[in-house]
Amino acid sequence: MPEILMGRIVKGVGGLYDIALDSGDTVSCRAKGSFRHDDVKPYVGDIVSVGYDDAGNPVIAEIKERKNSLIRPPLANLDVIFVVLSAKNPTADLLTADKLIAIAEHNGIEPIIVISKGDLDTDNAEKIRKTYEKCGFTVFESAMCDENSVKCDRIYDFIKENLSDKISAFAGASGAGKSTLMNSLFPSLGIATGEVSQKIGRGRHTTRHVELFPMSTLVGTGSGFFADTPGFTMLDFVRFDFFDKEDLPATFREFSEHIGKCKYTKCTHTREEGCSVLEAVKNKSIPKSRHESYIDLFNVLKEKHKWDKKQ
Ligand SMILES: Nc1nc2c(ncn2[C@@H]2O[C@H](COP(=O)(O)OP(=O)(O)O)[C@@H](O)[C@H]2O)c(=O)[nH]1
Ligand SMILES: [Mg+2]
Ligand SMILES: [Zn+2]
Repeated sequence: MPEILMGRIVKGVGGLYDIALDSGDTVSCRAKGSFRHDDVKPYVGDIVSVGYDDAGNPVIAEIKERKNSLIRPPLANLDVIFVVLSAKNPTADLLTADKLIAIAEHNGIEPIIVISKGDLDTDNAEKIRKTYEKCGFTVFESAMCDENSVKCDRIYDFIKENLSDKISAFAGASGAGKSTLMNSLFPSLGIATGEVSQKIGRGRHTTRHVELFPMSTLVGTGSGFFADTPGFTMLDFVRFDFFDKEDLPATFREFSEHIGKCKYTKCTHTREEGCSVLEAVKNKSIPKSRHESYIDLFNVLKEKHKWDKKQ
């Protein structure tokens, strides 16, 4: 009886999966037939065991429990998401960014902010940096250094020192500079950059796939991976209505020191008197844009609850 091998799915195209085995080898195989029967689909990022079918071919035999999973792009066990916010062209939409950050926090994914295109609008880059630093996020800035690359050695060092055993990915609006960053950090990958028209862009994205690249080749050390996620814009993340409005305050990390300190125990932190969060917004220790995003998301989730009850 051949031994069972453990590994990580690094690529999946048309039902054929590439698995980076713990032994260092790579194997290409399909999933056990019973998965389809049970409606289970292996995701890139899954930790799996590889066994053998009756004909002696390797097959994915078991998928280990996921820490989290995203639907678009299909990706499991993401640890860190770099949220790329461009200072200009396009000017980052902070509401969309905060929604993405909230979903990441809810799924145990650490959001890290990267401000791009500061060279096009220094003031806005500074404003975004202050906003997110105040909330306790790690914030990086990347600046264009020649026609096709950005200066990102601080991000590279951070990845090497802190994320070499984790799975990380970039997310951000189309045109924010994700591919440029990916290329500048890891030139060996040769990711396609540049703006694509909406129409062509969509067509192209559907034909490309998520792929994990091993940190051992990208930064020379570690068991982790960096995900290339073509078309990973803010809106393609998990469905927002997956969580409840009661879970929302915990996804705004700068609220944490205020939770439990409001006058009303059931305070929603939207308009109540004696609300510790509102007080912090007033004295500017919580950025106004973050609280505006909170209220916006709260209202969306509130409507969802009403709708659920009507059903
Ligand atoms: N001025 C400036 N342009 C940038 C910067 N980063 C990326 N770009 C340009 O913005 C465009 C879109 O970048 P790309 O990496 O393809 O964005 P993506 O859609 O997020 O992958 C390209 O023309 C890049 O050269 C930056 O920091 N400053
Ligand atoms: Mg791109
Ligand atoms: Zn409150």
